[in-house]
Amino acid sequence: MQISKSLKRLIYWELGIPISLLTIGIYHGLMQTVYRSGVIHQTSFAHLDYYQGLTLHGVINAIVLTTFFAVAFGHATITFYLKREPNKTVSWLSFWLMVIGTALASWAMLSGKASVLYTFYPPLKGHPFFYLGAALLIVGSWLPLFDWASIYVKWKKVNPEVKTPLAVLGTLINFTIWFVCTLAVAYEVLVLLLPWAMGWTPTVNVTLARTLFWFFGHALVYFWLLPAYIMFYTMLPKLAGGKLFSDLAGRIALFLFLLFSVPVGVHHQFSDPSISKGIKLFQGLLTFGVAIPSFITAFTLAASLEYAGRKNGAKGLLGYFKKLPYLDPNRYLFAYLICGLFLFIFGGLTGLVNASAQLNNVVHNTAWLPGHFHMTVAGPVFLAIIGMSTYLYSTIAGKKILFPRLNVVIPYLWVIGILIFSTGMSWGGLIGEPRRTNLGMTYLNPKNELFTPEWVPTTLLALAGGIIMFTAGVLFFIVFFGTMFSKRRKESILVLPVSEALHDEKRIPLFDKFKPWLATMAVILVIAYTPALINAVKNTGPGAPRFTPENPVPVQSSSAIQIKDTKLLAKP
Ligand code: HAS
Repeated sequence: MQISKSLKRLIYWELGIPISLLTIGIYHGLMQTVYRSGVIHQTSFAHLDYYQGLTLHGVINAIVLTTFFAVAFGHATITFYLKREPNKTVSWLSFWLMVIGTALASWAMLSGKASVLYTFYPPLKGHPFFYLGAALLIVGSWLPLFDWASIYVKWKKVNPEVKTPLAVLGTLINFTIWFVCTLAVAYEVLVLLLPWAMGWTPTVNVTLARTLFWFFGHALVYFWLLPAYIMFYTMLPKLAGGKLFSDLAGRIALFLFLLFSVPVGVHHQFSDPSISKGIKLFQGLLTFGVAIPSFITAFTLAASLEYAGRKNGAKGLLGYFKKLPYLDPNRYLFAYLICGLFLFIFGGLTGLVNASAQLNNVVHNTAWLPGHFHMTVAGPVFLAIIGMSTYLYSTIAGKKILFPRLNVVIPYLWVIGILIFSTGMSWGGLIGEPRRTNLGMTYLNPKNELFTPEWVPTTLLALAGGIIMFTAGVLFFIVFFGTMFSKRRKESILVLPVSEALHDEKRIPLFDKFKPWLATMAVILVIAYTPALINAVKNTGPGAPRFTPENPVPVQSSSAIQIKDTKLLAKP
């Protein structure tokens, strides 16, 4: 379909800005593996500090890129399926809020005033602009939801008996999860962290801040994942040359995410002493619940791929794997999506290990964790984002892909890099290698008394993986920006691959409306989070003064000493 110039421009910028920043994010990813493997024994490189780089890496790759992309992709799916463009004033206002927010937070990080990592746990304290920037980015990303919802309501009035297109359902569910979970982090930022960062309050309630962060933080990972799931359900079967095995399975999976994405955050706090065991058990069980929609997805997609393979002439039990268009440059999105799915098998399994409280004791805060999340957020999520960004840009701008054969190889190179990297990290984690640590300063420095030779092979593997991933990233930039600046023209339209359903089950009203699911979501949330928040408010411990990431000793601000710390000092 043809779309207005204004919408085209909006989508270009919403893809172009975060992908330009991604160059910084990916560079710092490589640098992490360099510092950690002990290739250098420095606290900083090229005037950028280790924790500053880690903060830039996490915030740009996991927050900025994903949020901008989700909004751009949402504009594309809503416009394409409901045949109506979003309101321009709302969309551009949302864009500018996100851009200003990103600029403020980037300034704070680049000037070294907010090396607080992407989780910004207090008592690490960042510049107020970092928190303000994060808040603006989030608020900006809320706005389109209200506009899309109103477009959807109008569409539904005209088409009451037509099933809501799966991609639209996915987009609305995803942004509902986002809106609900970001309320908690908005409270954390505006009520707890900003006043503390401004010096108006001397200390901060760490437990409450962490609990509010993880209320947001785990739902955040599904906010990253759902755009990829939309592509898996609505595009991958078509790209493979087949059909989606079951449309209803997709709907059930999406609604289950609505129920279970948020009330599981405490599984990041299994080691937090201030939250009681019963709450941990309950949210641990819900965490296994949130894996169910992914299992449904695994079987539905495997069946869809089998159908496609057989249609393409496959024989035998697993012969269908050989008849899929892995290296077809015209269907390069298939390569990006299948590679992501493959990685997600391991990302999902490691997630289930994390979710088991006893096993979590072994892996928590070790290198195992980055091993897990690079096979999820840097797996299906990242590959879907970069593949779809190239696709959306080239179709909407009417540009032919520069180096199409190179483009289709990039995701495979990325998979090889991630598999090597994550093997190193996961193995290291199991033998105690910590995450978020500049190992080159001590544990991976043979001259230091803390030198730990067991972590040499694990960190070298991670380094090798990091170099391959970095190379794949650079190739992606060449293809993306090369396409952007090339003159090779084709028709300029918004078009998405659309999978037909093999089993297009008749419309079941329950799976085509939001109210019952929203009500159930609210009930589960209240049950799961009321006791957790009561714990967080009651078991606060003393208010924490400021720390910096390089040093475990509190930075004593005069106001902090005046109030709570005198109590602390009075204790033996
Ligand atoms: Fe996680 C920590 C548990 C999914 C991201 N997770 C993290 C962190 C991140 C993250 C970033 O319970 C670190 C946060 C931090 O900085 O501290 N995670 C889970 C569980 C799942 C899960 C149970 N995580 C994700 C996804 C993420 C993500 C998705 C990003 C997008 N995670 C945890 C826990 C922690 C945690 C604890 C805290 C640990 C701690 O101690 O700090 C589940 O949703 C996973 C379910 C997935 C599956 C896989 C289904 C497989 C599919 C592929 C099929 C393939 C086919 C193709 C059909 C069950 C769908 C075949 C084709 C071929 C060619 C073979």
